[in-house]
Amino acid sequence: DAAESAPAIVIGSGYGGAVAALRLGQAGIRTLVLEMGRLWNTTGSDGKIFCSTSAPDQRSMWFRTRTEAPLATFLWLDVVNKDISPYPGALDRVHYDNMSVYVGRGVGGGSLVNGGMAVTPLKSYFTEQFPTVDADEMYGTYYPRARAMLGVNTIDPAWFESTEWYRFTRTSRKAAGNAGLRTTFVPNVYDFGYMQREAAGTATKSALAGEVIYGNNHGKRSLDKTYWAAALGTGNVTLHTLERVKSVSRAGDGSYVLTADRIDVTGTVVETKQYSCTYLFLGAGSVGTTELLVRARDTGTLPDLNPAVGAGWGTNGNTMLGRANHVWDTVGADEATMPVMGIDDWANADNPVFAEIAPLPMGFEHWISLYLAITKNPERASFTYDSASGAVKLGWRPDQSAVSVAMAKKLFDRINLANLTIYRYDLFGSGGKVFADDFTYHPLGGCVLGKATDDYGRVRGYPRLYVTDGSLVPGNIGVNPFVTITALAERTMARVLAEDTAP
Ligand code: FAE
Repeated sequence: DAAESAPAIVIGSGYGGAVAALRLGQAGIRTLVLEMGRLWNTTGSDGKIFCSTSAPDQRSMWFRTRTEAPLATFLWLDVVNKDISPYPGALDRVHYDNMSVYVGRGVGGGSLVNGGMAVTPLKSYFTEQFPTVDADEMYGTYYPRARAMLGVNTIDPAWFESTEWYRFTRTSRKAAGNAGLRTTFVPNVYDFGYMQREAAGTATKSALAGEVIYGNNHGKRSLDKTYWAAALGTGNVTLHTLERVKSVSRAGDGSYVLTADRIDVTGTVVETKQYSCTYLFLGAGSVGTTELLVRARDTGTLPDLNPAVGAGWGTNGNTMLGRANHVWDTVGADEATMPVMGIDDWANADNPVFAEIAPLPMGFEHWISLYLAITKNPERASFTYDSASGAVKLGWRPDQSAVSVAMAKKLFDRINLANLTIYRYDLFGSGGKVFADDFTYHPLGGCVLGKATDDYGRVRGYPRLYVTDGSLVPGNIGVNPFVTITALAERTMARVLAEDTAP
């Protein structure tokens, strides 16, 4: 079959892909977007687009027969996960040796399933991680642009102090305060005005109904409601869903050639398609983009990709843990799913940690304080192509996770000591594990800015090939990453449209 061609193609529809598509469309460049997940715009038999976390069905996870929630157990019992039928659901857990990576699937990528925390990193740490990027320009132009487009807002502090839905956060704040630790409010893309109406009973509950990791039916400004609405509104952007790009190569005339499998909702490949384009933007996320490029280099379809492709990958130092509060320190039966506060000990040079106070909405009082710690773990791993199996592997080792765990433990030992409390041993499997050390929500790196690419995301060795997603971030950014990914993509697009696409 003849290849379908477009001036520009974007692979993936998360943050990096959304920024690329919008700015290309606004510049009048006809753009085709290929996304392996579905467009989440139709309701199931229950009248809802997404399923709930408490009663997950096929919509919850990407082609599974059983859900794989981050909290595997409660009181050591396998009560959290449920049998489901295979379907292109919203959340995926990509398994590598020693590390698995949670990602979103569908138009909007991670924005469909994430906690919405929209955090701008400390400027000093941004500069440490991106020494070749003009930080004044980032903080003066691209971060504000990203926050405005994403619809970032903050919780009303008075409401926060009074609502039952954030008692769990106030209890965690008190425990941190008792250890002399600082807490800070963090912005979010969930509409807090909507959340207050949920609490008042005048709007359909979403964040107050346990919805988050399998999608929010209301309230959250996910990318389909922000960047994608604007991108499609330009009239120049076309989305193809349920199409997974398998390979990338270059034709003799310098155009890029893609092969993609189109699947149906059972996962069956119904068509293998060819595409070609002049400008190719990779927004398949840290693991998606890196896998495509490592495979392209090592199978010889893009042989001139440099050795930095596949390197510099990290987990943003993620580790999750729970503490048991005293019976008088209740967290409440009602917990909002959107985190709004973090324990900020990043300035502690001996042990920099930023820990999000995470919800654990179970509908009853459980006295658990849950946290997602982001530690300044310097460990990095590389992806390699295994020609025997045809798979791309990740070389992350257990001792590299142990570095994150040790840092989180140092902080939370302080909190436990000051409060005379203990950890929970029943949340991460039957083995009594306290720290979840085998998954990350924040995959970062693999095609690091200034190494695999130039300082603007142009892939070295291949003109008109760009990376715009989380693979540019060198393994750690100290806070939740999507605002940084979005801002860097805005910076890349401003430069590329000014310099590379002029007639
Ligand atoms: P991403 O959003 O992953 O988008 C990549 C897209 O490409 C996906 O839609 C894929 O389906 C698609 N794709 C991949 N491979 C292919 C292929 N071969 N062909 C076609 N399509 C493909 O990438 N971050 C925060 O800042 N705040 C939070 O509160 C937060 N909470 C999180 C909670 C959870 C449960 C998870 C999983 C993540 C969370 N994150 C959070 C991380 C955040 O969602 C993530 O950093 C961004 O989504 C990454 O954006 P990218 O554009 O790199």
